[in-house]
Amino acid sequence: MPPVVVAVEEASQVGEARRAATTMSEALGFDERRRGDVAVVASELATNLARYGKQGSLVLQALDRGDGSPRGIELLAVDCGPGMADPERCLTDGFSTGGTQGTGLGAVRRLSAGFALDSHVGRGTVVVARLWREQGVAPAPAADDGGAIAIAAPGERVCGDAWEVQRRRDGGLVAVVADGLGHGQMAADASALAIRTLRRHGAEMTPAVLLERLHDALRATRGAAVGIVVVAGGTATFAGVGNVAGIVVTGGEQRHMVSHNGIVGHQVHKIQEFAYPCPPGALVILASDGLRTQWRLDAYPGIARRDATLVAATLWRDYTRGRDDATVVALRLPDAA
Ligand SMILES: [Mn+2]
Repeated sequence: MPPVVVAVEEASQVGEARRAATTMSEALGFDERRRGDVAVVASELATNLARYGKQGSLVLQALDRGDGSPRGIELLAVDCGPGMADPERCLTDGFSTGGTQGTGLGAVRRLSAGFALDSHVGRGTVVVARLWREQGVAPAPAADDGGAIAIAAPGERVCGDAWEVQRRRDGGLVAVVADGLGHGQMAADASALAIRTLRRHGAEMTPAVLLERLHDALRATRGAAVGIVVVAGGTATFAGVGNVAGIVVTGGEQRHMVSHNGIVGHQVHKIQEFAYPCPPGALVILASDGLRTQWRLDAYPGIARRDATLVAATLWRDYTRGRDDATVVALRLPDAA
């Protein structure tokens, strides 16, 4: 189910955001009561965007539990300012700088199985709210530590990029971003096949072996740029072909992982994996070339410890080129116990 992006810059767009969220949750099999919860969350987030945000949008994404069968919805409220000086206070029911009741964010947090908010004065606010079809189920195996956003280029109906995060048997995580050549349906077909191949052949392979499999599998497609990372045992192991960026963020340092030129499925000169230290608390980012590369995460104090989807959505908001499909996957390693 493709993500939906609804621009919300004025009160008249709140209804459209709510309807889009209700429609998606219905398609995901939410019953009437749970659709009502989704509608409240969408309305509150959109109302905040219209009232306080600048260039706001509500992004709706289907969530699965690593099995390819979506049964959750993720609502991302993303705006470009002015930001909150005291986010924790804005979460308290009854508080609002807008002179209204201000029950909004507190209600969103109560109704959501997963909730995160990050705000930087002058940059803007991102709120993540996750609701599952069935209430009270355990969160998805990878959803706590891995998050993503994948949005089609303006004017395209489908995103030519695809991504996947899976938990491995050794407790590690594997993440893949595939960027089908060009845009549109043919690009989406290539990247979707890459993800299906990962699901079939397993997250247990090394990145280089998996990349070999993808190269075989994608021959009949247009081809794709692919980056694969396995994070386990304090090491990030990366293999990439084409323009998918892989970055390890530790403390104030950002290290770009090495990939080779080529097109998976067509022209691959070399498949090679590289290992990088990845200590507790590190973040690993994969991004398609729809995202500019000049970002610095330390421009957002504290964000490295926040929800992974929130990190991905923030980079998407501030660094999308706007002419290409854009995908950002973030993996967050837990802090040392
Ligand atoms: Mn691209």
